[in-house]
Amino acid sequence: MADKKRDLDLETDVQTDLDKPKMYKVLLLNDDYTTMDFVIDVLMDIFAKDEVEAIDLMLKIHEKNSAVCGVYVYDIAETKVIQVENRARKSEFPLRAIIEEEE
Ligand code: TYC
Repeated sequence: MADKKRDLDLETDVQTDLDKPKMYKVLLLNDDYTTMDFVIDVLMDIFAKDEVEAIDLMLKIHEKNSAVCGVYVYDIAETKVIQVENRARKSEFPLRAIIEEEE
């Protein structure tokens, strides 16, 4: 009987782990060359921000040097970083995005 209870507890623990995947923050970094308009477009197109959110977030990055633009499972976070890199490279801007694990 006691063993059965322990088995049930273990199953509950496993279930809890599956319910909570690790999440990853994607941050944009400030630089001196990328235009503000370009960053606003990136925030709207890649991070699905509306115009007001995008302007606020761009100004936060400009003033504080970086800001979290979204939180995703790892594969999506990685895709966002690649999309930012590709878009920046095409327009010859040095804009960079990085991933940080959420605590
Ligand atoms: N600092 C840039 C400028 O003054 C604007 C900028 C904002 C660049 C955010 C990158 O992630 C960035 N043109």
